[in-house]
Amino acid sequence: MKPPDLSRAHRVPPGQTLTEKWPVLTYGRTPRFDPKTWTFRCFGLVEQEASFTWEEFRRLPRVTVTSDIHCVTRWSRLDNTWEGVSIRELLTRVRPLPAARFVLQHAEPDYTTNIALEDLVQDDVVLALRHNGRDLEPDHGGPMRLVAPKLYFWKSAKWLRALEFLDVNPPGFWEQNGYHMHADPWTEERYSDQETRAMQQMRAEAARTLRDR
Ligand SMILES: Nc1nc2c(c(=O)[nH]1)N[C@H]1C(S)=C(S)[C@@H](COP(=O)(O)O)O[C@H]1N2
Ligand SMILES: [Mo]
Repeated sequence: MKPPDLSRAHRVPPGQTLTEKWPVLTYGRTPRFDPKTWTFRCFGLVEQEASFTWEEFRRLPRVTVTSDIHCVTRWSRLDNTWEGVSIRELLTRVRPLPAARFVLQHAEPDYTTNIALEDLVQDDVVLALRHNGRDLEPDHGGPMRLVAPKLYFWKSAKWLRALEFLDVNPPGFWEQNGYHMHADPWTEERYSDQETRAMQQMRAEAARTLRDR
């Protein structure tokens, strides 16, 4: 991982304001965690699908990563220390197939968000269980959330329960509601004209037809 850039000016993307508080942004209610029924699954275009119980997941090796939060609603919170399972640790177990280029995060309650595989495999992406030395609070995604700090924070699903590896890029919950498919805060990819799943499939099919002729 690159050493953090300590000059604040270079850490706050355009249009963002710093906050020391940590706002809760949830569409809907905070789900209840039941360690007896909780599972975390990886499925789709992988060599080895996987499902972890809570006991199994909490025994995985952990890393600690410090990163900044940038929310599309224009607040940023610097220097968050996350402890959890590195995405790389998980991917060495499931091994995405070459065709896998996108990942749909499936979370409670009925939340999804899409991310390119190359944005997911960054060094600072973690399946976080703890924040600043404490178990993640339920409102902030406890027991486990994704943290992908290079993208706006809606791309980091709280209460994550599955990762689906795909060759198409289906828009998740906010993406279907007008948010950007990629969400880079440095170029202010906040909102977008949507390209729907149906449109992408049509485009892929058209490309295939042309290629096979
Ligand atoms: N499951 C789930 N994950 C979610 C959300 C949500 O509503 N449900 N909100 C997203 C949005 S819009 C943001 S900005 C961050 C907020 O995380 P926080 O409440 O810990 O600040 O979580 C993201 N992940
Ligand atoms: Mo958000």
